[in-house]
Amino acid sequence: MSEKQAKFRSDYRAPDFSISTVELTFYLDPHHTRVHNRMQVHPQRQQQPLCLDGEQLKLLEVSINGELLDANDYQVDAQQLVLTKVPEQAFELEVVTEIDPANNTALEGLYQTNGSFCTQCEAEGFRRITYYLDRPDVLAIFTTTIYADQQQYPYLLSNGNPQASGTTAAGQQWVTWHDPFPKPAYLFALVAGNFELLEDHFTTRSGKQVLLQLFVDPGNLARAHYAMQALKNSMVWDEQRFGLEYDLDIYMIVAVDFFNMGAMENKGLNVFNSRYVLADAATATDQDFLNVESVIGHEYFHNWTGNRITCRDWFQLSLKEGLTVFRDQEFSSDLGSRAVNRIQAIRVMRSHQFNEDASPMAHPIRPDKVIEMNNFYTVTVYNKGAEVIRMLHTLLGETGFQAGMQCYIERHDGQAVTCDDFIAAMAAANQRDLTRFKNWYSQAGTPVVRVTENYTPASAQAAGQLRLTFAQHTPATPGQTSKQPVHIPVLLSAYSSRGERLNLTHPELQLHESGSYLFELTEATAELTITGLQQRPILALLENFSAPVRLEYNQSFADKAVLLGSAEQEVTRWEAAQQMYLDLLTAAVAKDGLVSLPPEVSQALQELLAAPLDPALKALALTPPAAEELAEHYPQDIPLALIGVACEQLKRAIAAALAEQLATWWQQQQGQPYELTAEAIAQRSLTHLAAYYLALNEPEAFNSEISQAFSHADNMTSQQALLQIATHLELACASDLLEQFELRWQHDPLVLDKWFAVQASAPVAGTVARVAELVDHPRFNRNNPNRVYALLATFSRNLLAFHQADGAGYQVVASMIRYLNGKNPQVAARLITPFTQWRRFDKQRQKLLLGHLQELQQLPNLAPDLAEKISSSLAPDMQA
Ligand code: B3K
Ligand code: ZN
Repeated sequence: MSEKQAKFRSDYRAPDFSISTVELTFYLDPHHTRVHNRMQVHPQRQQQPLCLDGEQLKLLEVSINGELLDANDYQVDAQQLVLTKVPEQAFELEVVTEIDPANNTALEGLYQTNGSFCTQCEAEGFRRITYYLDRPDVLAIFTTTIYADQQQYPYLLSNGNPQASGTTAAGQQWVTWHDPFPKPAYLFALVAGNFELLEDHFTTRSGKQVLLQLFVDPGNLARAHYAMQALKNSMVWDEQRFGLEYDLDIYMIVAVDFFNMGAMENKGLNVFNSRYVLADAATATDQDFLNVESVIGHEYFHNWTGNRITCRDWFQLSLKEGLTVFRDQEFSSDLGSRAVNRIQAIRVMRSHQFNEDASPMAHPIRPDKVIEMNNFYTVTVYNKGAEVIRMLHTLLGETGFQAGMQCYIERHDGQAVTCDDFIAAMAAANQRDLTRFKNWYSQAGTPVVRVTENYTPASAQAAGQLRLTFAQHTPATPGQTSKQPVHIPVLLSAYSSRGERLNLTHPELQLHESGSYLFELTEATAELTITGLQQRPILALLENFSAPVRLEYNQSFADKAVLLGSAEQEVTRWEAAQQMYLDLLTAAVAKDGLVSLPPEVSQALQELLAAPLDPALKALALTPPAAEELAEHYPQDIPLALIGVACEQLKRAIAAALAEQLATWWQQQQGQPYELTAEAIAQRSLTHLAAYYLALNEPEAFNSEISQAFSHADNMTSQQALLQIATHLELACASDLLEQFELRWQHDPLVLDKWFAVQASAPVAGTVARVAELVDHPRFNRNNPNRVYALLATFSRNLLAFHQADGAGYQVVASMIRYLNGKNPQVAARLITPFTQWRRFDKQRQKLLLGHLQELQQLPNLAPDLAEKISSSLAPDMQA
């Protein structure tokens, strides 16, 4: 199994056969599901053997044009069915296989979840259902008939529109679905089960009536309404902002409890992890609601960017994912707070994507080499991919970007295409040369942009002038040692020391629609001399995180304080605060970890808290980078202990400086009724941050406030936040609150996940031991990805606890990986990420981490998912 061969992007070849139609018939049974697959196959070039992908299938029959083949006419192994001789003209191929969904613990292909059947085919799961050309550039029209027991599985669903149904004499029900849009097999879906159904309707702007159906497990209907509204919002938004309408008569979403990822955009039949569907005030936090909205939007937006226009090969994954993440980010920003959404996206980049870029698994957003495709559903492909799309949007403006989208859709609707095709459409619609921009697709790693400035003050003879120099370089990544410059949009503004906007005049500075100036850095270095200045400008550089780069730029606290207090853009204010914190933290780590706030910083923070600004923005700006983000600044020998001390110290210093103001806010907010509005969500975020700082400042005095607020909390946002404060700060009430929470929510898996996660993320000494205990908790289920992520993925991201010096944290996670290797390799591979970064830690930890990697590598039947990550992390540094 571990022998799976690497595939290279440069080896792409068009398929030798196309398939025009597929008729699938399923006879569902937990252990013995029979699948009849009748395909119309069209040879594309001279006689070739026909190699169909297939894994974990029991082959029962193969026939060509109605004639059964005998065993000499084909070869079957663990990965393929090879038909050595096939007709030269179009022919009908029928394959009958048997599968065992009840024993499918990998949750790829057809499997069972709480007794229902469901599928997950992306990337290469369809081959676990039947033999097929399981590649995204083979597009066929699917007709699917499902037979199953009517009592147990009243709903039988597949892609497209329902066509016919009936019952058999034996009490079986059958339904036929037809999807008129040709699609790759990864978008196939089947669901069968007993659900509660929420129905609604949507009329598209051209007057088409669409039936909307949301299926949830019995008992969960009341928690489905918010998702339905989010779906309707998505449909309206895509029409208004992108001019894109829905195309089938029906759109279905099914929520299931066992799911490896967030959700899946199968044509007309999305399958969702229930955590991104079910939400009500009692059980979902504000963030959960926002996540539901964004994932519902994301999967809906895929209908155009992914389904109507799909990927030619899996190396192009970012074609659909980067673009669709960009679209869902814009959707959330248009419906909610643009600044808050942007800040969250920036944080994901800085704490996770930069980390991936610095890891042995670093890859360009369009990878060149893949062993296990499931390993490439990454923050790089998704989130950096979205940043690359956002840069195009910045360079072309909304109008130019939308013109490019239109050109892309006109050219490629119904096709399987590449990232180059997308860029070509953007370039053509805007008459722009995007050649250098394409380096973003081919190069891995985080570019560093260094900016230096030199100001010559105004004199009697001349106005002041500012010389700015820009230099970019991208550090080497494994297999890519020399890098080219990339095309970097730098948004910037200038302020006076009194916080007024200053005009800058220079031919290379264009006034951008965001209100900032746009400078396009396309070469390794550039120099701008800006003249006519009456005073020294304070620069806000890389505003709105206009490119996914690290900026190196020296700026005083006083200048940052001006930006924090006065910048027009909220993201720029937040960024100024973050840069102040980082300066303080890195200076502290360089000595003894101790932090004291310089008076200009305390004052700036106090003024921010008092200013008439969105409370959500205040909460974000008053939250310093977490230990995990700070660690990013240390490529080697990460000084864990000092990072821990410095982060803690800084929070204590902020808590002390703001104690009075925060106490006032906390008092004012008591007794606020719960509402799910943007305003109330924003207020709650500041209220919970206030509670955190107040409890940090005076744990004894504030303990009873927390425990009382917890018992009065009528919504999950407050309950979860207060539980987290008590647990993370080890307040006296912590164990009592944990017990109350567990007792109250033990029967609700999604809520209990929060209980696991709160404990696994605690930055306290007892966390490792607690996590080890929780693995054996009666309600922990290692076969459910949500449980595993809540406890163990959360824990492995808890930098200080996971890397506890004795290696006990490594032990807990490694044994779960060992178990999951044989059960669910996709989930196992997600847990191994922190081990692969062993080179960044001190010698002692390197040895421990390496020991686990080597031991795991020896596992019999090591899954390719793990094999690929382990071998890349063990390869000599900076090799392919
Ligand atoms: N396209 C799916 C991801 C499938 C994961 C395969 N391992 C979800 C999404 O991005 O919408
Ligand atoms: Zn997606």
